[in-house]
Amino acid sequence: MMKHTGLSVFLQRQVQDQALIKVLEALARSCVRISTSLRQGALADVLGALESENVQGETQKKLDVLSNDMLLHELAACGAVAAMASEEMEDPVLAEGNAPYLVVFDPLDGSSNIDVNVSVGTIFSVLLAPKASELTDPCVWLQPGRMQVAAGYAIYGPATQLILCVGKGVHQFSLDPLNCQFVLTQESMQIPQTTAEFSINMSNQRMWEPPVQKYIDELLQGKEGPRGKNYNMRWVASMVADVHRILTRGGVFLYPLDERIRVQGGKLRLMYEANPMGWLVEQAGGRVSTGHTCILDMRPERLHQRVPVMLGAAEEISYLEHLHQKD
Ligand code: P6P
Repeated sequence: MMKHTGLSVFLQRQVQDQALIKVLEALARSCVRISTSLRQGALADVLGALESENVQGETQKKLDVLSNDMLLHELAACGAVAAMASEEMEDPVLAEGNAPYLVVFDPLDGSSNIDVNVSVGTIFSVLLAPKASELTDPCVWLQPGRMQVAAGYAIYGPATQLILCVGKGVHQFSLDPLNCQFVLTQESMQIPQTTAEFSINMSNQRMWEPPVQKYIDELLQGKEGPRGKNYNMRWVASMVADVHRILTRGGVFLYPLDERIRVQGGKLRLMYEANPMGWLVEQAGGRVSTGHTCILDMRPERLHQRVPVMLGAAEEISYLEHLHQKD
């Protein structure tokens, strides 16, 4: 059996800062613990919903809270994290005051899929922390996506995999279930410039803005239409699964504005969904946009801010921006 490079060995080669390695290893440990809980599922009485709602007003699953707690515990214990923020918490939690990093995460993205045994994931973004005296200022979190120090996700599917970027490409690690260690299984993932596969929730079609209506209509016309080829469609309703497919075999993903979500600015969250996933996609040769501007250049206004998201094959995103400019 081929010998794979372990995550820690890879990080020692890629990352100079030992504190950042501590953060990334704490994230990896958390993802192993979350993976184990998910696989126990009903047998460990961790499925189902709680009475509580999160800051998004969404009913929390038991595993949402369990996953959040695992991340908080491991990151606080690693000694390199000054504070943590999460989709599941209104406000950040302080940890090691003088530590160099902030971590913001979606502990269990796509959790509505858990009870039907469909892939879900953990998404994380690592930012530089301010000095301890400034930690309670909410603005310290409002850093554009380009300022991320590291980002990635774990996908809990048939295999548990960790996809990681520290600014030098996107690399995939697979969890060996025999020893619970992540090993490198793909270096420098690349997204093709073009694609024949799109990912969107078609049930919202009647509510999209005209540029997205036109874009999707052209794809659906297939070979006879202006795009001159047939397209396939996929929608898992778990951003981690849809983005992982795009990083693995290409494609384009859209969660655009529609009439239902216009007031709140979109469906997906900027700080812990769009920015980490968008940076990974860009590092893999793709693009990420609101339709009007590159998401990674946006100055966040709020920790739980939502944005429209279009990401994937560079040519498709450029065409989408062209359609929005014409509108
Ligand atoms: P819809 C999961 O709840 C999530 O935040 C993303 O992971 C996913 O892409 C999207 O929402 C699915 O939304 O409206 O299709 O259920």
